[in-house]
Amino acid sequence: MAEYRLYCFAQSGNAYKPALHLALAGADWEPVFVDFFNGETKGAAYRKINVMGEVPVLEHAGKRLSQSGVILDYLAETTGRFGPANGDERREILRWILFDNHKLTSYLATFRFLRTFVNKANPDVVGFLGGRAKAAVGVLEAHLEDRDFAVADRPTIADISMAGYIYFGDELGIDIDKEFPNVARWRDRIADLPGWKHPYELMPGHPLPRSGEKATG
Ligand SMILES: N[C@@H](CCC(=O)N[C@@H](CS)C(=O)NCC(=O)O)C(=O)O
Repeated sequence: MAEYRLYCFAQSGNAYKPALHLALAGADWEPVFVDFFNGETKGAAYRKINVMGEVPVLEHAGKRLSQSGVILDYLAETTGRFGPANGDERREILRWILFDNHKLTSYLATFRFLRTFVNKANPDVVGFLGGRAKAAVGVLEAHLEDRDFAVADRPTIADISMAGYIYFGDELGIDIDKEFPNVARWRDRIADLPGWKHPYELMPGHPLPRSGEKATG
């Protein structure tokens, strides 16, 4: 068995965050496929693994952790990679991970989910979420105006967290290259790091069996 086990599925940008950290750190890890699209996260068995009913979940050294921000913090400690160098950096990392969880990932992920994976999504809701997602990406765009990475002159878990959904291309419904050039350059800078892989290469479950169709509901 691998040292780290990550409950995940390919379409999950939240799971991609720790998967990417593990890949960039060259860690010994294996994915545990969670069949989200067939309701596994809603089932009683999975709720025993994570009462929140979400991926990612990380198992390591007898511990089980959930919430990507917590997992990234733990991986920074255990792998010695992408963590803070001092207290100021630690708080700045926390600031961007909280922003990511509340605004950036939250709106991007829900917008992408409705427009890519759900049939007959309410257009008003999709439009609202698209506006909120673009506003959040705009915050990152402004922050990256004069810097290569979010917190330090090197990548940290703040970058890994905020990059969770940025590689899903057309599924995102936002033309990052055209509208957010600083974010586009930052996205490519992270993709140039040794060990980087696209979420669909790193985690199981792509393509969806019903690829081409959209789910109802
Ligand atoms: N804040 C959480 C969000 C996790 C999350 O929303 N995961 C989604 C997949 S991307 C999930 O498992 N959803 C299951 C469900 O809603 O049933 C984190 O960062 O880990």
